[in-house]
Parts: sequence; C-alpha cells; structure tokens
Amino acid sequence: KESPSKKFQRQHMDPENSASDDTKYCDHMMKARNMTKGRCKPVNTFIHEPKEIVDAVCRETNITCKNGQSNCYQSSQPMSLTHCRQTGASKYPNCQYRGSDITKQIIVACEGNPYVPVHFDAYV
Ligand code: UMF
Repeated sequence: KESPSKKFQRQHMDPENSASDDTKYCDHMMKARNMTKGRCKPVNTFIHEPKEIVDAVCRETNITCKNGQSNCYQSSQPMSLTHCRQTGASKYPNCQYRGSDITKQIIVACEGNPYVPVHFDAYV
C-alpha cells in the first residue's frame, strides 16, 4: 500500500517543473498523478521546490490544521506553486482544470519517523 508520505509526493510534489499557468499543466498532471480516477479531485496544489526544502517545513512554525489537528507547519519562505481547480464545465471522466501560478507560504501536516509532510492544508 502507498504510504502517506508517498501519497503526498505523488499528489503535491513537482520539483522538476517550474510554475505554469498553462491550462494543459493541470489537465495533464492531475491525470498523470492519478487524481482523476473514480472522480475528479476538485482542488490540488503542486509544489515546484526541492524535496529537502519541502520536508524541512516540518521543522518550521507549528500551527493548527484546518481540521483542528495540531501537526501543521507553515513555511517561512514563499514557494513556487501551481494551484489546480476543477472548472465548472468539467465532467468525469473528462476532468478539466484551471491552473494558477502562485508564490505563497505553504501549510502542511507532518507525521511519522522521519517526520515528513503527509497532507497539503493550505497556502497563505
Ligand atoms: N488541497 C490542496 O491541494 N490545496 C489547497 O490549497 C487546499 C486543499 O483538504 C483536502 C485535499 O485538498 C487535500 O488532500 C489537498 F490535496 C487538497 O491528500 P491531502 O493532501 O490531504
């Protein structure tokens, strides 16, 4: 079974590409990363920074997650992101997305040993 940290990497990590507003980026990546199976995942953020930089957010400022858990962390540094949001016209299995290229601080939840990101909570 896929571990929570591998799932985070599959859904949210894309260090190889730089941020892209290209609509095709989200349509392609949401499918390539298996987020359009069974349903179209409505919202998903990709992070264009090295893994070490993102893993290190688990050692930054501890904050409360949206769900009330206490294991969220906010990056001090803004990061290069592509935020993908399903369009109104999108109909499964033809999932369609709009992408926004943004540079914001991220909030992730961390778990395990090693203590690494397992959930993307928000950007601020
Ligand atoms: N999510 C994002 O990717 N970016 C946001 O800014 C807000 C939400 O919270 C439910 C899911 O929405 C999260 O799933 C996250 F992928 C997405 O698998 P996750 O990361 O817990």
